[in-house]
Amino acid sequence: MEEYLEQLMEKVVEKNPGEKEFHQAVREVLESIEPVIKKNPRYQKEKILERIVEPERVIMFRVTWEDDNGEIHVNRGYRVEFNGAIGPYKGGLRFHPTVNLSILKFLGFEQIFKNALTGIPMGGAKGGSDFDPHGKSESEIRRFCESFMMELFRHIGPNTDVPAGDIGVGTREIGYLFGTYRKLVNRWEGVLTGKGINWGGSHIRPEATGYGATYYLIEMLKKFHNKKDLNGLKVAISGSGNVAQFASKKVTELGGKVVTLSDSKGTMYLPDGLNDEIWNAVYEIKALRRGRLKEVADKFDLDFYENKKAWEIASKEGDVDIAFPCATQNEIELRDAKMLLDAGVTLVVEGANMPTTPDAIEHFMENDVIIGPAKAANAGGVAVSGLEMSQNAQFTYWSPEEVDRKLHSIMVNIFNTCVTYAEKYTDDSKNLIAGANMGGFVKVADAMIEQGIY
Ligand code: NDP
Ligand code: 2IT
Repeated sequence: MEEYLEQLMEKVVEKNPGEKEFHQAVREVLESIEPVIKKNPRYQKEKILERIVEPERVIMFRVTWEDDNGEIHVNRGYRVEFNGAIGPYKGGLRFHPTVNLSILKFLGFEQIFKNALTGIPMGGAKGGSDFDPHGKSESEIRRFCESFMMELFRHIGPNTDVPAGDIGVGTREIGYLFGTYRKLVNRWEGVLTGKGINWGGSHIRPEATGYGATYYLIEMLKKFHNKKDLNGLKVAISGSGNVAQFASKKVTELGGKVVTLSDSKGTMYLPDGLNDEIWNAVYEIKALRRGRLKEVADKFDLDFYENKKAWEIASKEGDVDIAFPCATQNEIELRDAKMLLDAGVTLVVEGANMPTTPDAIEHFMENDVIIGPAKAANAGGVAVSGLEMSQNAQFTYWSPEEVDRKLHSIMVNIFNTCVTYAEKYTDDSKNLIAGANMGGFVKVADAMIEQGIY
């Protein structure tokens, strides 16, 4: 068995040379699911793993746009439609200079299992561009979005593929993308999620990833620490974008003390935690003005550490109970894990996708730190995207309370699925990573078998 999985991994590396983030994401899933592969020989016989690691379709295209000075720029656009067995392809768009095929294949691959865990019928996909939104004018952002959609529109549709936001893509970009799509096809339809609340967006979608991950964290505390809130706990959060904003808000609401926020320029330390005034300034500067977190630190006379990660600052400044990465992939490396462990961390909840490197995960697990894995913990965002699709399909809308209630119950279900699989197939009920991977995999694998060979 192990040999079969190892050989498969070798083939994935050989067939996708240099795509190290994609290899990392596949390796984690293959290492986790051995018990269910052993138990169900049909998965091997029907070549489900060989199929599932191969995207159903990869679209790559040129995006040409003109800046405010009349200069022409060329970027690369992508959409990786990874697996559509259980529903329309679904997943975000990322605009960031580091975007390449490896990054989008890792994100699209993980999205398959995450979406399956939500219980809503959605396949896995991811897309985006190496376009850098930092420092661009409003008109430049709009022209880029228009040009991007001029190609993407022919590949997507409300029952085919439904993109959303991710790093560098929020309500503003979804607006320009949606406007262009509607102009091109002459139909108003729920082809994108994360839309504005006045034009078909869902209540609680902006909040959903951060809130959902915090609900998942509460389930971890209840099950493993016999605690039902965050009272008295110090939480180190990285990032200050969409996920970090609403994770920090919910953590504070539930009694936790948020000790750090960060952006790509450095970390802000919050000795007294977050309050409404500071949160509003973070939202104003990061979400509305797209400025730097340092402006918030300066405004409130807080320390800002240039080019330092949240983990180092939180660990140096005192004890930390929970690490809550909400920025980007591989942001907790082995040295960070060691610092966090020394500072007293016992739980990690992954708001970002694949934020913890494999050696950091190993170090945490060897030292009994429990990890709430991204594809379970941050599934609240895509879950509410699924609810947005339902509302659009029915031409209706649900109240904030109703969406929040549904989000909460989805997150509790996801946590329970992780625990059930971990308990049934491993000797460690705290191995939520294995639980999430198995829980998501079985659902998609069974659907693929039932649908025949394609
Ligand atoms: P945003 O663009 O809103 O915010 C990203 C934040 O992370 C910013 O503070 C940004 O800093 C920082 N950041 C991004 N890339 C880097 C980098 N390479 N190094 C250091 N800092 C970086 O994105 P989101 O909040 O939407 O996404 C954050 C994470 O959550 C990503 O991993 C995303 O895939 C994941 N996620 C998002 C979901 C959603 O619904 N939005 C759903 C599930 C997961 P700066 O402002 O300086 O650029
Ligand atoms: O990584 C993710 O789950 C997202 N960026 C959200 C995807 C979505 O379709 O809402």
